[in-house]
Amino acid sequence: MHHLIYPMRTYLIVSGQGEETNVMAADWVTVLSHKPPLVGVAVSPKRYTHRLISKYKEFVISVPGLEMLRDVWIAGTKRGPSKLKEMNITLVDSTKIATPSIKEALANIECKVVDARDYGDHTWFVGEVVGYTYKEEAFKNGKPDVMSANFLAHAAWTDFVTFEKKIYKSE
Ligand code: FMN
Repeated sequence: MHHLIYPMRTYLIVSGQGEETNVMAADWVTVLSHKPPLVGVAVSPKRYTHRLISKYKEFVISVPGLEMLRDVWIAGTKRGPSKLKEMNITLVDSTKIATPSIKEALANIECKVVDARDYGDHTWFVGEVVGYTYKEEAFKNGKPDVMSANFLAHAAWTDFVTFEKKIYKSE
């Protein structure tokens, strides 16, 4: 059934710290509240990431562009921190939490876990956004700039898409 909700945007979830830093791909990410700023991500207990988010109670949502597709695929198909050796990403300090951000990402949203609840075969981690960084060229005047950044979406298992370089105005 869930393929009927696709295409969905794809994100990278950074968890852990130091040698134990890990990155996985995640589609099931959403904003939950404006004030306080809350976001949610569904992570299967089978993921190494699940263990790290449960342990450190924080995570970063990194926003990859199309240029990071190869890294997204490695993050989404390999298990555990050793995959980072195969990836072409640079980990940088986050502003408010110990879990690092990804330099190449269009944005990094730093979250502290405020709730974790199991729904079926996934755990829904709720994070309060405590900091963020972003690339100026990807977000102009408080809006994503689809003309200059290639925001990535996931269509089907091996299939990814990006957005048209065009804005359709509603009025
Ligand atoms: N797994 C989840 O638990 N939740 C997701 O939302 C999710 N979305 C994914 C999106 C894409 C594009 C891909 C390729 C995979 C996705 N996965 C998701 C699967 C994990 O990314 C994958 O199992 C990964 O290898 C887990 O890494 P880890 O064990 O190092 O945490």
